[in-house]
Amino acid sequence: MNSLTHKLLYFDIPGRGEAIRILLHAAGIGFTDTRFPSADWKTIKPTTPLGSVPVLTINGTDHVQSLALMRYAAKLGGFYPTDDHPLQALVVDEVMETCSELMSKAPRSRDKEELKRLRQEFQENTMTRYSSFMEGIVAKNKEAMGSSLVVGTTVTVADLSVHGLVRTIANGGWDYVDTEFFNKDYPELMAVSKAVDENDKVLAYYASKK
Ligand SMILES: N[C@@H](CCC(=O)N[C@@H](CS)C(=O)NCC(=O)O)C(=O)O
Repeated sequence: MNSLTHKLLYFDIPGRGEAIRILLHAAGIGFTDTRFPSADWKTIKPTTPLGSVPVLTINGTDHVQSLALMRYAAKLGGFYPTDDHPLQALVVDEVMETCSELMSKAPRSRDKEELKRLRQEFQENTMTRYSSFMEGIVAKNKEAMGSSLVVGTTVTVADLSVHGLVRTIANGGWDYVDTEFFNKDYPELMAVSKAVDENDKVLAYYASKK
């Protein structure tokens, strides 16, 4: 498996690429981390299979869809439940898809006033509903397993998804969405994010970037 060549193509931002970078590194997979500035996107877009990134090229074949790429990298590094835990895998997938769907539902508009109105409505409705759902999943796992994680007692790719979402909001990634949104009302999701920040393999990835 390690003899395959891997090249990741993505914008020079965390977005849908960061978890894949962390997971490949955690799995000990050497990969070419190709990052490009937004200005280059126009010329790169037509060269990708679906007109989107991330693209993970493995031994010369392009692969797309961030959730599939995350699962692949997670399996290589032990960040995905093994085959004897199908229910845990279901919950991991459920949370990954909930985070991804939430991100793609974030409203966009060129009109600032309209964007403000749409984003505030989004925060009150969709964001609250999706986040409360995930908060409940983590609370249930905490009760059963004693860990503020999506499932079980070790960090999985689902925790990385939650971490990416929490960090995006806290860093002001979405204009007009409260940067304190998770901090105010979602202690379990904040605890998940903290567990990811403190994970040895995640720390090793960021240390390797210095
Ligand atoms: N379902 C795809 C969505 C990919 C996607 O929308 N990527 C964004 C960047 S996060 C993109 O390529 N945007 C530029 C565009 O669509 O032109 C996935 O999860 O990988």
